[in-house]
Amino acid sequence: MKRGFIFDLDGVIVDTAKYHYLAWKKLANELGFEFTKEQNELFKGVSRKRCLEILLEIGNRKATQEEFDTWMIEKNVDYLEYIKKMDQSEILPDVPKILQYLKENNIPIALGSASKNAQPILEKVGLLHYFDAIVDGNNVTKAKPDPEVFLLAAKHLNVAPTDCVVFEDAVAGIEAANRAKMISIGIGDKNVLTEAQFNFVDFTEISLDFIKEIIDN
Ligand code: B16
Ligand code: MG
Repeated sequence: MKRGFIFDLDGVIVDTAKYHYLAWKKLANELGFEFTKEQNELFKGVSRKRCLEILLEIGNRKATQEEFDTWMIEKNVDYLEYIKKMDQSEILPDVPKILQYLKENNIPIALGSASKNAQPILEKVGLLHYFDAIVDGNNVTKAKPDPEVFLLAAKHLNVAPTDCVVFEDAVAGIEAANRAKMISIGIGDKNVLTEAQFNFVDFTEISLDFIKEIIDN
């Protein structure tokens, strides 16, 4: 048996949700309505296209196809301005410790993210070299909670889905991992990620003994 580990990006490795929020808020304000941090919670783990659909529902706005496409691009251009400035300091606590441990033990590592900007973000924060496979918004046709992103990651790692472990911060991501029959580990609020097999607030709560146990069992 060989284990594979799959990491979500936003909310697990880095907190890019705050930049997504600022970019969506700017667009909402330009369109004449407010967008709150609470509403931004609905966007976690959700594809860019679906986010804009939800945003327009919130603002009660209709859009032509041309407007929709323009606003998607506009939001992403603003988001990329924030990403440009990212560096190692934005990595969430103890993430490198876990990645390093997995690498030292020759455990294959993949990214399984909805973001189309995943690779440049990993590059900016200096973590790209840890990943044996990157599966993101550019490679999948079905968004989480569909298991496609994680099943594809398992395939690239050459590991059976049932031997894969997924770290996720979004409800849809935990559902996707469970549907892929993988071990799901919720990072964040356990009262929100109720379907996760294991729950931790963040990586500082995860010991290397726990990781070792998961690898061995
Ligand atoms: P992009 P994850 C997701 O990342 C974010 O949580 C979500 O808010 C965002 O809309 C989505 O990526 C798409 O991102 O606009 O960069 O393609 O949590 O799946 O890593
Ligand atoms: Mg996430």
